[in-house]
Amino acid sequence: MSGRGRARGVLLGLALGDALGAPFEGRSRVTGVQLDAWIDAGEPLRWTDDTHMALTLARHLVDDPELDDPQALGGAFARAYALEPWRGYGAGPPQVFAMVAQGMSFEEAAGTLFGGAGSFGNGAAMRVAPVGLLPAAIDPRRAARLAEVQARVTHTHPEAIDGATVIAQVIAGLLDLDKVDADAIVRVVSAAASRLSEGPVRDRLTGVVDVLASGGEPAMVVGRCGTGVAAAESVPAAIAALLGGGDALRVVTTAIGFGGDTDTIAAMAGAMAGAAWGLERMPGPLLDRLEARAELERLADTLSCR
Ligand code: R7I
Ligand code: MG
Ligand code: MG
Repeated sequence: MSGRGRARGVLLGLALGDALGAPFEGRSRVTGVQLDAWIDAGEPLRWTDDTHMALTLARHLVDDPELDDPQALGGAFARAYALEPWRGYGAGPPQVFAMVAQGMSFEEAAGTLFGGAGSFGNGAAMRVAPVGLLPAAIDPRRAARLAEVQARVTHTHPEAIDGATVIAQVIAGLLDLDKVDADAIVRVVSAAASRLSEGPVRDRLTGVVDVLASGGEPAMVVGRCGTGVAAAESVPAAIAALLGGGDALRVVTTAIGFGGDTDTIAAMAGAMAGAAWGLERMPGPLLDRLEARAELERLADTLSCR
């Protein structure tokens, strides 16, 4: 699979996971029969806030690949939200946008959320995939810095930043692999986890790798870590789906099967699986139904050449 096919796989995998998972967000469990019925229904595959924010970040990165202007990025998120507020946004970002409209900076406003702790939601991790596409992201420190800068616009809690950092570094690491196999994927994930500071995201990721490496099932680890909207739950769940194996559609359906924050877990898992396996392993008929496919491909091509 070509580099271009894998770069495109990142944004298409993200959007596909988001769109396929969206109808099930918040359900405690999703059966294969329910999921197959939805996939086979042939409806257009429309995505939610996860891809909407990732697309906005991707467009911004074309002109500002070092994220020198996070205020401008925040402004782009706020304008995108104002145009399409029905995409299923979490509660936090619109509150940040409202505070900024009253004169605060984005980071200052984001830092006031949840009693001043900042949001630990997965909103920064769900949208970070375009950072992983940048050639600069192959340097893990640069990937971490870019992941953090884009996070802090709405999410200042360390767990939200850790979640975004891991997803960006795993995508960049997978895109850089010459030979993709299960062992190589585990090595990329373990390296990203080991770079995090001590905390719940690192602990849980280490646990996910240990359980899956010793033959455990993805659903086992997810039962322990949870599938909620917190980055410390949904990011390890997405990694568990990736490590569960199979092509991009299998990884996405595994992620949705966990239940909980299905669109977001599947979006993050789909982006990583797309980086590993590329377009070749993505089902053409599903991609044909995917909202804004052509623009997602164009942005993936542009960012991966910057
Ligand atoms: O993180 P965020 O953008 O939400 C993304 C989620 C994804 O599932 C999308 O698909 C969409 O459905 O929303 O939005 P936030 O509001 O920042 O965080 C999400 C939720 O996490 C919050 O609304 C809270 O319920 C919870 N949360 C917290 N709860 C208590 N204390 C986040 N941070 C905290 C906290 O510090
Ligand atoms: Mg969503
Ligand atoms: Mg969600």
